[in-house]
Amino acid sequence: MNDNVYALFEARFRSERDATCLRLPDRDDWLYGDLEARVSQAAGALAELGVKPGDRVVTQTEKTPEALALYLGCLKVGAVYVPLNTAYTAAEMDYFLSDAEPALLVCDSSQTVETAVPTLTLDATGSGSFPERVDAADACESTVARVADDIAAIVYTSGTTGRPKGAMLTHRNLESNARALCDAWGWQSDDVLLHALPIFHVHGLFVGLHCVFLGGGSMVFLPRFDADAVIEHLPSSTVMMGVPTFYTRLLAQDAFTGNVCRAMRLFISGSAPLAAQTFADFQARTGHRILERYGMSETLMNTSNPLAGERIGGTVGFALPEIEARIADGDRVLGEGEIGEIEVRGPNVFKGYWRMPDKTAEEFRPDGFFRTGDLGVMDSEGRVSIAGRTKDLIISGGYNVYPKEVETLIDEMPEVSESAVIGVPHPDFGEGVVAVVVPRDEPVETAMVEAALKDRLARFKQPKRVVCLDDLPRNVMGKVQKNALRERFADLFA
Ligand code: MCA
Ligand code: AMP
Repeated sequence: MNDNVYALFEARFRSERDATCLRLPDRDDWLYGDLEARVSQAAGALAELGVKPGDRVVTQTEKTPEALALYLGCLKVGAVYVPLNTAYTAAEMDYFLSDAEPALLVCDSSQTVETAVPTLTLDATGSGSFPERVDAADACESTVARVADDIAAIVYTSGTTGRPKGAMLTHRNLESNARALCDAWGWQSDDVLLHALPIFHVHGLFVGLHCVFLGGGSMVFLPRFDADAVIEHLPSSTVMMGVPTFYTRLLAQDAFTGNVCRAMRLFISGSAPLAAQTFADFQARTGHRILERYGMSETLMNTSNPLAGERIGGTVGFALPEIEARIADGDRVLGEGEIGEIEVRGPNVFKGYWRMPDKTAEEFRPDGFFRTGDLGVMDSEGRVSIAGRTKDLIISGGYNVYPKEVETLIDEMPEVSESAVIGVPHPDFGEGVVAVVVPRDEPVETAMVEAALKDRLARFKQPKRVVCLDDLPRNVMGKVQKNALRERFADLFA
């Protein structure tokens, strides 16, 4: 018995060799047989490069079918896949490489990080030194045996201390969540997933891909979200997954009509709160009630609105099968209607943070429940609504930005005495990053902060606006009152 999650996918790929898997806008489609062959070649190349079971493989690549084969090839040889956002700068990459200690880095040829890690390239065109190795490699036919608790992937999520933590996800985590989602969303063997999410985060990587790999059907594999391209491919798709920004951007297009969605059976939203207005506008325009679900890198998906029952805007639905969710305040489990921290337990919950046993221990209760850092409330039927966060986190267009990481760099600017980074309502990204700075002398302009952060921080984390104050508001304990700042600057992007 092999618990390697790829063994499960491979069995399907082999039984449907001649069926279309990837529908590619600018290239020939890939059948399941093509994908399976390419994965076996990629696995062969990885083995020839000396990658062994348990070794980490860090990737920072654009979204291509070759990148997909690389992901699955890592699983096949029992390696630990570590995907990184393409927006990360060389300075950020330095940290991930020293923390993950990978056996191999595969990145875009434009990446300038200097590292002793063996490095191969894979570009947006699908070419590079890694695909060359794949072409030349002998296919590896066998899938390395893994037990369910072995690590399949490490997904980095930042922390309130500003130091990113690697969430270790096991083969059990991936398989159980894929099964739960296929079941919850009634995955059909003729479904066509419109895939426009990036594949370096849980949403596009595990939630999107695994539903197709396990449940069947095919996907329109778009390199990124582009409203026009999505509208073009919607009439031949049946399911779409997106962050709320996808839905607000679609609604901003006149060409996005109910007729365009005629073949669609399901729109799913997650990664950030879906505004009640977006839910209502979407229904009015298309007749579809977006199905909102809730997850985390550490837990994959926890809850989902029902496929068949009522989908209520502003709620994230019920705990998925085999997953327990509760609302707690410290050691006290709260009753219906009371707001507290959402805690979850189940086969979806990660193994811990890579090489951070103390941090891991802090986030788990003695009875095994994981503390999400999200605030929520549960009704009498078990339906969960998110009510805020205990963690200082901004979610911008579905990407997480940890204020501490940004503040630390801004505070190093000679012109700045201190800073507070906050998220305020943004019409496109949900929340927009704002830096409130106390200048030492002359006013600090947005462009100055941009210049200071340019090479050090991914673009999406950089403040879209900088405002200056003489002092930061503080409570009696001396803690900066971010709520007061969020209220004061709530209309900055209105
Ligand atoms: C791009 N920019 C952003 C963002 N994306 N700024 C803030 N927040 C962002 N999310 C920057 C660009 O660098 C650019 O900078 C400027 O904003 C405008 O870029 P634009 O062309 O409008 O952006 P885009 O390339 O169209 O990207 C927007 C996007 C993208 C399509 C919403 O961010 C995206 O695909 N987001 C999905 C994120 C995701 O997959 N999250 C899942 C995490 P400038 O022009 O100034 O240089 S997994 C998760 O959260 C859990 C597990 C869960 O529950 O799913
Ligand atoms: P990540 O660290 O990228 O895995 O982001 C996980 C966080 O995204 C969660 O802890 C939540 O704060 C947020 N999140 C995910 N889905 C939802 C949702 N449907 N509504 C509100 N917040 C969400």
